[in-house]
Amino acid sequence: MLLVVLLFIPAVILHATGQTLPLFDQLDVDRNGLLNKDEASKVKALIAMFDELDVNGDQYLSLSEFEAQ
Ligand SMILES: [Ca+2]
Repeated sequence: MLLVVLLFIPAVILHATGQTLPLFDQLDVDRNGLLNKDEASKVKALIAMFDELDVNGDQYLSLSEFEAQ
């Protein structure tokens, strides 16, 4: 179920924005290579899983944490 939701998200964003950037890069507004909760909150399914994905508990999602789902 989780995988299905995450696979669905990029398609939705691509459709909405017409952009082809990977989801992580689209959300990483300040381009620091990390997603904070404000950036992640643009995707409801992502913010809902934020604490679960934030394995090291630093309140940021790295690309590796993001892709580890
Ligand atoms: Ca983290």
